[in-house]
Amino acid sequence: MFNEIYKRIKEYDNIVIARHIGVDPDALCSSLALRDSIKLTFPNKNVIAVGSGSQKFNKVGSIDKYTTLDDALLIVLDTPDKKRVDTAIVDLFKYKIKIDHHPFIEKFCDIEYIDDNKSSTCEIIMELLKKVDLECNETIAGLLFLGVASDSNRFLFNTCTSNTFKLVSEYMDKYNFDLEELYPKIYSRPMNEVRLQGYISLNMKITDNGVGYAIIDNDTQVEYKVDSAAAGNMINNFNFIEEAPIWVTVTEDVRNAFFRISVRSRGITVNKVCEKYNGGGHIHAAGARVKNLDEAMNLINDLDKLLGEMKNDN
Ligand SMILES: [Mn+2]
Repeated sequence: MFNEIYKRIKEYDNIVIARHIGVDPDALCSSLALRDSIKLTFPNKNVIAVGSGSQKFNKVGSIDKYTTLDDALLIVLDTPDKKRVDTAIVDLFKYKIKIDHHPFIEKFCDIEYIDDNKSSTCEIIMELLKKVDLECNETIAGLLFLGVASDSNRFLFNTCTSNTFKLVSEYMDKYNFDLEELYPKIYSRPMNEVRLQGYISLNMKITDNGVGYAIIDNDTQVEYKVDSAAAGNMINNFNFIEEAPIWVTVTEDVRNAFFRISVRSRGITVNKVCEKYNGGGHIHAAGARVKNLDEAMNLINDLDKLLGEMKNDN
C-alpha cells in the first residue's frame, strides 16, 4: 500500500496534509514531517500542513494557513473519523488518503492505511519514508522521533515493539538528531502548569474500585492561569499510582461549553466505555466530551464498575 500512496503523492502537484482536532505531538509531527519530506523530494510541489495551532507546541514547527488548492490530494494523518479532521473539508477533495494507528472507526478516504499495532502515526511515516522514494533529513527525523516518543509516553506503553525501537535506532544512526534539543520542544512547560499538577495530585479522588479522577473546572484553570488544553494534557503525568489502575481528568472547556474527559489505564480496555459517551480512542488511552459533570461522573462510575467486575472475576 505504501507504493500506492507514493504513486498518488507523485501524481498530485497540490497536497494538503491534515490531522485531528485537539492537536498532540504525534498528529503535529507526522503532518509536518510528511510535508517537509514531500517538499524535500519534490521541490516544485505545493504542500501544506493544516490545522488549528497550539501555543504549547509552537517550537515544534510551523503549520500552514489553510487555502483551497485546485485538484489537491488530501492526506489525513492520525485521525480515525471524518468529524475529527481539523480545518480541511474532506469532501472537497478529489482524492483522499488516510494514514492512522487508531482503531478503525469509519472509512472516509480512497486509500486507508491503518495499523493499530503501531505506537504512533510517526512510526508509520518512518516506515513509509524508508520504503518509498521520499527524502528525509535531520529535522524530519527529529520530528518523527518526537511523535513516537510522545505517543508512547516516552516508550512506556506496550505499543512500542521491537519494530519501534529498530526504526528509532536506524533513524538515530542515520540522522543523528539531538535528544536534549528535541525534548524541550514538547516537554518544557511554565511553572503555573507544574503548580496545577500539584493541585491535581492533592485533589485527585479514588473510587472504591480504583479509578483516580480529578476535576479541573474553569475556576481552577483561572486560578492557575492555564487554558483547558494545558489542563487536559496533565493526564499522562499520573501513571503508576498503585491505587489507581485507571485514571481520569475532567476538564471544563467554557469556550466550547463541554467537559473534556481523558482516560488512561494500565492494562484495562477503556475506549469502549468512552465510546458510550460520544468518545473513543486507544484501548489504554481514550477520551470523551460530555455536557456536564453528572455525565462525567456517570462515565467514571462505569469505569469503576468495570474494575469491580474484574475484581469479582478474579
Ligand atoms: Mn497518534
